[in-house]
Order: sequence, then structure tokens, then C-alpha cells
Amino acid sequence: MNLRYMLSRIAHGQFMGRVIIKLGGGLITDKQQYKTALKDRIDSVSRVISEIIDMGHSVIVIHGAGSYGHIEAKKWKISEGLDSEISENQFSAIDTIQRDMDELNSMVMESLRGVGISCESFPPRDWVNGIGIGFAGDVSRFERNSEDIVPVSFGDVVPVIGEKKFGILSGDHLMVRLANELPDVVLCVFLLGDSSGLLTGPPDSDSSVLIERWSKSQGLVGEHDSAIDVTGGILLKLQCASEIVESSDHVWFMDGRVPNRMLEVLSKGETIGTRIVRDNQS
Ligand code: IP8
Repeated sequence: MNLRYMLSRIAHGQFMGRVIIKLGGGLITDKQQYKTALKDRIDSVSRVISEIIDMGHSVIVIHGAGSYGHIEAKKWKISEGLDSEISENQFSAIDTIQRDMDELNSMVMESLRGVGISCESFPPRDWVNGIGIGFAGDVSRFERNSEDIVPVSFGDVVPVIGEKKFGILSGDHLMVRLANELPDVVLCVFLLGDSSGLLTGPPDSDSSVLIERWSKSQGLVGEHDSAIDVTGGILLKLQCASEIVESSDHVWFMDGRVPNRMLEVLSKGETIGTRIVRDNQS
């Protein structure tokens, strides 16, 4: 750990490690209804984040887009890059999506500030080029929170070098880079909006049960709802989580509607949810 960072943490109380939390778009918005934010859910996560900070952890918050990004992005094929036949519509859709994402991000920031958390936003369009986990962009800015400022970022439309010109960077890809490149990550959580973790079948089916531990060799479970989601839904999350477990021991899919389960993992190492593990992890 960087000495200056360590000393600054000790001055504020003992540093307990970094916690990276993704608020899924399906948790914080109604994915079917254009721009419908679920503020109560955001607020209940914010309250738990403030408890995590009080425990001495440093937190990074990433959020998805839900109905503030996917609906317009799908309509104008933004994830596929520039299409000369609809380019005018695409550029105006990008303006709309980025404005809508700023609005959603402001709600998250307001909610965090409402429980006394200082936070700073880093919109990917300002510092990222390219998509997927190989994007160009320096994630060390997220470590720069020596005054207990929580860095916040989100899935966004980003520039892409070459003919495509633009694309969609998912918050899940940000999670991989942050977890793999920043030091002292003790917990990485994907908060879901419709289930207690990874299930054996669709969340609305009575026969679906929770998978308590999952590793890559078990294969991908779930469906990508490509009618709504332009990034990758649960399948992308699983792929990203299996990259993250290579560097972090505690990677979890949890029910974001019951966010205090994050506190249980931090205090007891266990909770209701899916723990993502390495193939050889005991
Ligand atoms: O919801 C997607 O981010 P995600 C970003 O984290 C947009 O996959 C703008 C659709």
C-alpha cells in the first residue's frame, strides 16, 4: 500500500480495505420504463454504504444505466458504433443518453450526500477510450480518495478510436479494471435488482434456486435479455466476476434490495447471495 495513502487512512481511523460496489441498472431503475429511477432503493444502499465507511473501509461506487441508457442505446445501435445511414440520429441519441446518465448519476450522488458521504463523479466519457475490459484509461484516479471521498462512476457512451468512433462501456467492465488494478480490495459486490444472487433459472420462476457458490468451470448460467440490454446482463456480470476473482477473494452477487447483506460479508465472511470463486479456491 502507498505510504502516504496508508498514513492518511490511519489518521482517520484504521483502514480496513477497499470495497467496490456496483449498483445494477435493474436495481436502481425500472428497466422497462424510460427514465424511471427507484430512489428508495438507491437510498437504502447509500445508508449501508455509510455504515461500511464507518467500519473503516474505503468505498468505490459504480452504477449501471438501466432505463437511462439501454433503451435509447438499443434503439440507435450505439453499442455497434457509427452507422453512416443513421449517424445523425446516433449523435443526437448519444447526447440524450449522456444527459440522461448524468441525471441518474446526480440522483446517486445526491443520495450518497444525503447520508453524509462526500463523493466525486468520474464520467467515463471524460477519461476512457475504447470498450470492454481492455479500454484505455487510467483507473488510479479512483485510488485518490485520501480525504474519504467516495469516487463514483457508471456505464457510459465513450469514444472509440477508429471507424466505430463510439461505443458503450459497461459499469461491469469498470468493475474488472478497478478490482484488478487497485490495491487492498477486500470485497467486490454486484447488487442485483430482481434476485438474491445467481439463480438456476429465471427470477420469476418458482423452480429457480440460489446458486451459493459459482466458479467458471460450472459454465455460464442465465440469459442475456438482448431485447432490453445492450451490454450483457447477467452473463456479462459472470464473465467480469470470473476475471475479478483472480485478484480478489470476496466477489459476490447479492440482492440490492437487502443491502445490509454487504455488512454480513464484511463482518462474518458469509451471507445470502452467490459467492463467485476461482476454480481452485477452497
Ligand atoms: O448498465 C451501460 O452500462 P451498464 C451504459 O453498466 C449505457 O452495462 C449507456 C447503456
